[in-house]
Amino acid sequence: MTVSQKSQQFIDLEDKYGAHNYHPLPVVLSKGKGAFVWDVDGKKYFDFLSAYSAVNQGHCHPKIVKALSDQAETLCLTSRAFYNDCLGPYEEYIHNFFGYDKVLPMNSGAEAVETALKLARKWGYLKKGIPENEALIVACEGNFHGRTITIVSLSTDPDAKKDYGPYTPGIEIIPYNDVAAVEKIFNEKGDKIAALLVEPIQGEAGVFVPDDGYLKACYHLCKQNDILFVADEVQTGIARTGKMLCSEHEGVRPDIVILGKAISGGVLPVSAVLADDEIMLTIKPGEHGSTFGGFPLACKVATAALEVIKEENLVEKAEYLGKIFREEMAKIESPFIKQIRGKGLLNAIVIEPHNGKEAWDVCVKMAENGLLAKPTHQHIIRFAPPLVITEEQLREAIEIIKESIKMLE
Ligand code: IF1
Repeated sequence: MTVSQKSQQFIDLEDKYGAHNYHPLPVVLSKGKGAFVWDVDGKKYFDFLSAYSAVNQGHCHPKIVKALSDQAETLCLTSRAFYNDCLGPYEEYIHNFFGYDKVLPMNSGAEAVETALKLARKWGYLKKGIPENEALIVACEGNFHGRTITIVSLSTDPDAKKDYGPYTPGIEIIPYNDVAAVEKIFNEKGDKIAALLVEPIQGEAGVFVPDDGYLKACYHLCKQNDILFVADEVQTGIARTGKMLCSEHEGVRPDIVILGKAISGGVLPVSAVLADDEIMLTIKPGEHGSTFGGFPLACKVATAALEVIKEENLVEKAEYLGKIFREEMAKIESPFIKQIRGKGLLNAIVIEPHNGKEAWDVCVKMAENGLLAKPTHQHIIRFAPPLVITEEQLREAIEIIKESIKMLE
């Protein structure tokens, strides 16, 4: 991929002054609108990553940006030492929107996961009666829940975990998409288990969709054993998979829902934990919090971002356009394509290496042709455009993907 001198300058700066914890495609972006981004040379691309599904509402959505700038001129941050006139209305909005008694606002996805785990432990001690310091959290192989020490403690990915020990205790790992494994651990240690933490679809694992019935079976086993079913919907939530929450595909209402990313439309780091009173009120004043969590700017931005989801029917769009995407991908006859999977507009293609080319080369070729996507785990490419993409734009993007694959054969 040829990199312009201008782009190279920005790449060099990051390389010289930034920590080397990423390996980006050599594209330097400077502008975004809807489903598109532009690089510093003015070249336009379809964005098929959407900042890992944070930008479901499209780049720089005018309504969300207006909410941001209006509130920024009025009041940004007050801390939770005082009340403010944005948080209460936002919390009521979230209650009505998702149907949970209460919300606990945080900032990053990882913080919301940490919050959910703390909440589950509290509930385990105060309500379930687990003996002090003995609560267990069950998580699944191949998970991705963020980057904190506790979260990497439950990771099974050496890149995420290695050399960050000693790890947080009280974690049990079972295979994903394996109901028998859930049953087994619940039978063995159920009285000490506070929560089962699952991604309704494993994102980082390569958009791994569990078998039909898996989430429902997990949920029922949780109910039978007095264990909280905690869904990490940071990536799958907010319309991405063709339902507001991915858990809805199986008719499951998690005890705790973790949201992040698209709850702000990618405008600010906003996250949230949802639960009913029985669980949420186990945390008392002073026992958890954050300087920015639920700050006025975030409240206004997130409200606008969720309004956009409803006003622009993004749930239905994700469902409808996702079907078209997978149908069209299935028509491609290529030695590169091993499998196509996903729900709504969260999809992936498993790439079979061919002619010495692999997923990275396919992504580079697509970038040259005006479409950005990123490989995960060497052989999988995730396709997740902003949900505001039109059918016509989607079909145009599909042609770019088809052509790019053909050019490499
Ligand atoms: C990075 C992946 C995606 C998440 C789920 C919590 C979080 C994430 C299900 C934490 C974050 C991100 C983080 C980003 C890459 C990315 C990612 F490839 F690593 F797995 F999206 F697919 N739960 N996912 O997916 O949220 O603290 O980042 O706000 O580079 O770490 P966060």
